[in-house]
Amino acid sequence: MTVRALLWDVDGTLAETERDGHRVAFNRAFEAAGLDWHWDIERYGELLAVAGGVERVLLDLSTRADAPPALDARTALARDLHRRKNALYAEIVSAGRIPLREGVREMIDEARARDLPMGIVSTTSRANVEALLGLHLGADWQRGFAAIVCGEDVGAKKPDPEAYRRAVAQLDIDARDAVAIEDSPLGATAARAAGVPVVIARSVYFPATAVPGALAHGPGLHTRNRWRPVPKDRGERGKQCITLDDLVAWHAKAAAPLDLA
Ligand code: XBP
Ligand code: MG
Repeated sequence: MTVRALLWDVDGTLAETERDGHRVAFNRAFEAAGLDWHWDIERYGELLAVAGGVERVLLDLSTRADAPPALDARTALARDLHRRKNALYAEIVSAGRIPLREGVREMIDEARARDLPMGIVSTTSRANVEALLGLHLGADWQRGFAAIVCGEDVGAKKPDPEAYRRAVAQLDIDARDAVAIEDSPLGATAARAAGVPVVIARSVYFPATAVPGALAHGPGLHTRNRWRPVPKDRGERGKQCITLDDLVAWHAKAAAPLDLA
């Protein structure tokens, strides 16, 4: 068994978009809508229990005394705030406030150099992915990805496996032959439920994500330290980031039959 594609989660994995991007944009949207609401860092972390910005607003509304009582009105308000938030998020991103996480560009470049197909598997809105990757990878960023699945493309967001199943179908590969890179329990659960082996690059909101069955987990692709399993040639000069060979080695190790001798 070999690795035939690399599947990227977006929020938290490609970039730390949540705390300084989506959260800030939501707060600006509340203000623009005349609402005296504010999501601090901790509250937003609680709301990350659900995927999807509309779903996140609805979760918050379910706890607010000043929320519209009727379901229709709540949904309309959530959609309006989400639309405003995405426009404000795009402004934050295009102002260069959200860099790619360290080690991400190196991994993308390596996959391209070695002709390994890549996919984007996110349940964020397509416009948000466009804003982030258009800025960092260039206007033709889509050409670098053989599969792009976003929130609008699925009936059920992560942790449902649908986004991963779609990506694997678009790539026409066996799910077991891909490696997903994820940061959150919801994302990792989605990948595993689709049969896609997953590597966890922990993010600010998920500093302790360790999913049973993950190929490996560590603090980010930028360092070879504090990863489990330990990358093979840790400390080798010239190598600082996690490389494609590390992913391939973790994948092969997990796929190997148990040595029962
Ligand atoms: C993350 C999400 C999204 C974003 C916000 O998706 O759950 O909801 O936080 O984007 P992923 P939207 O980690 O799969 O990239 O407001 O467009 O939902
Ligand atoms: Mg994520």
